[in-house]
Amino acid sequence: MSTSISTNTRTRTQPSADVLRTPYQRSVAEYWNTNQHDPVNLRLGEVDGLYHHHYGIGDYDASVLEGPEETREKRITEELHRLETAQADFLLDHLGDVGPDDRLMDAGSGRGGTSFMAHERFGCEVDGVSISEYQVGFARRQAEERGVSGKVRFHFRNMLDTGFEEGAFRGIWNNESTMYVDLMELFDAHSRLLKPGGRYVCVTGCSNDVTGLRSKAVSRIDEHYTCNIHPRSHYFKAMAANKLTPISVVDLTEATIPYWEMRAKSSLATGIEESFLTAYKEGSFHYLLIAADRT
Ligand code: SAH
Ligand code: GPP
Ligand code: MG
Repeated sequence: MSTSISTNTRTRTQPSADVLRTPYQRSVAEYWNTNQHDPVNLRLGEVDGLYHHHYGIGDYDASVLEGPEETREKRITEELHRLETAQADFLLDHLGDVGPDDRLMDAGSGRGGTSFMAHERFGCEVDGVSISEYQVGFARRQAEERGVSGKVRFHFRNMLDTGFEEGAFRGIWNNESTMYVDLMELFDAHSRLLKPGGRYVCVTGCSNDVTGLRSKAVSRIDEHYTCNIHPRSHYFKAMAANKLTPISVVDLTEATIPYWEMRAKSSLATGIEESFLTAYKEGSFHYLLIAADRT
């Protein structure tokens, strides 16, 4: 099957078999192509048109769980969405001094929420890549609706082999998408795409290899999302091996627990909430932001 990527000259047409190269990658693509209807993602996205596939940070306003029943669901939805948008804002805070002439890449861009926020904040071009054709189509329609399709582009490509030119980007991020790829391969690819001095940022959930192998709760999260959560130490080994030098590491575990507690109490809960709460509280799992410079 051949897919026309975009009319933009910097994009190309890639057959699906070139993007999805392994049985695992095909199953990840299948997950995102078919899991389109979960209210926990759609209802939140409808709040302001920013559709996220990541979690939230910060304290929630407990009053939304009380008060008039007719408006409770709406207030909870808006509050969960606010925390997810705060997570993306926090990631963007770590990209450094980005100007309108810079170019950024969103690796594993989902429905595009963080890409649009980056463009709104910095005024620059953003290229998002996803191995889900459904998501790429969704994000492109969002770009058109927002009138930014010339500046925020989405590509059906593999982040391990995007085909973009070396040194093309001032910044690259992975917002909850590193758990789908081998980190050595990922950071090798990012290191080539970044300009020297360029900034890399990820927000991720990682297992705590200080306490040993993965816990049951972490294995349940992997199974639920068809992902492979990496041990914490692997991030730093793979960065060091690929000219990525950390500048900040922020443990967001405490900051994300309220999001999961609130979500567990809402009608939007999907059943995975208890695994996150157990994993975070038992210390087998951390929610981290890591920022690094391409040296
Ligand atoms: N960053 C987005 C989406 C996170 S969900 C957000 O914050 O909303 C994980 C994303 O990673 C999905 O879009 C999935 O398609 C993408 N992904 C997984 N493996 C990939 C790969 N090898 N190449 C490109 N995208 C990939
Ligand atoms: C995100 O989104 C889930 C992932 C990107 C994979 C796992 C992430 C970890 C930090 C382990 P989602 O918004 O699609 O999930 P949900 O439908 O549960 O809200
Ligand atoms: Mg979600």
